[in-house]
Amino acid sequence: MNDNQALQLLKLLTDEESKKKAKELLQSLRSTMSCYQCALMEVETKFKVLNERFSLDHERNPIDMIKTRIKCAESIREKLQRKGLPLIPSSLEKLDDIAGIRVICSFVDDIYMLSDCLLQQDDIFLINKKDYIKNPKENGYRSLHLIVETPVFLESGKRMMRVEVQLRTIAMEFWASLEHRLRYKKNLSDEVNQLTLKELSECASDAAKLDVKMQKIRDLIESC
Ligand code: 0O2
Repeated sequence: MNDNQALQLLKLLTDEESKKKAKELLQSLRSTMSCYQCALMEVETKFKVLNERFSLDHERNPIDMIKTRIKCAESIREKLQRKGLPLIPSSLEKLDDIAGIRVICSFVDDIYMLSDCLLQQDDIFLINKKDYIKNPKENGYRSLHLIVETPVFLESGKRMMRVEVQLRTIAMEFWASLEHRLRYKKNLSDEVNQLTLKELSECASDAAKLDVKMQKIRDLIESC
């Protein structure tokens, strides 16, 4: 075998080896993403059960809508880069919001009731909590954020998975989804930034006032 043949063989072997490694990596990534999907299904079911049970005693549902999402590859890459983490599979464990569930509630007190009920469950472990309702962000953003860990039971055993839960009212969702489309993470000029920040913050506090009013109306009706 001459040098050229040896080189060709080595290239072939290396290619095969890297093909095998790439295949294994892809399989492991697919499996991890499927675990996130399963964890989302588990947490979504918990909220659906709470919604159903609440209606027995109160003749109304506290949940208006549930949205779930798995963070897209581009968003994951962008977040890893922003956090200065290497683009390798083990970095995924450092992100808490690959699986996200948004629970849109009728009233502010439903948010806290649902959050307490979820956190009381013995297969839900609270990792982090950010209360942007009691402490809104400067731009007016309001929501209750929970990072929870829950087991997913697989054919090969149990795997603990993290899920980000965002609870907000219909009014908070209205504000956040429009703000997200208009300016969240956009590079606006300083002038436009300041102006829209003030306007949006006012809209957010109007929405918060609306939430308080609606809750008072509900209390009045329920007390009759
Ligand atoms: P997407 O598209 O919803 O997935 P970081 O995620 O690192 O920027 P941190 O501290 O990890 O910040 O998360 P934090 O503050 O708990 O917020 C995470 C998520 O809350 C965001 O996810 C948004 O969904 C939502 N959020 C937070 N602040 C705002 C805001 O000012 N406006 C709106 N509309 N949404 C907000 P992502 O991954 O940024 O985006």
